Amino acid sequence: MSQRERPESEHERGLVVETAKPELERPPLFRVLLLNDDYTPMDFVVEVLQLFFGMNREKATQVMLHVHTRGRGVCGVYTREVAETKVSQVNDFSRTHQHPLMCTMEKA
Ligand code: TYC
Repeated sequence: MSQRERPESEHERGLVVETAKPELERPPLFRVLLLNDDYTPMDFVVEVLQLFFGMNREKATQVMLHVHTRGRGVCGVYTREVAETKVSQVNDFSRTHQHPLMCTMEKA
């Protein structure tokens, strides 16, 4: 087949733009944090850590005391949607019980 007759390839016609990248990247992770305050009872913080972060009483007490002495502490690391849900659930629960406990998140 001569150069004149050869059918143009898809690439030459501009149809093949880019091969799709396999979706293998790990999603960004976020740390969920508790902040210290002067009013929330220690027992309430321990209960929150057990209820929302699946900690046993010993681990929850350790984390609560860390927050109490250092000002803030990590409750867990999650994808964005899970972290946002934990933050909302904890803050709603604290408000419902009229405690000023604050839960927040930051990029890991
Ligand atoms: N500082 C509180 C107290 O003395 C206890 C506390 C611990 C509050 C951790 C919040 O995230 C917190 N009662």
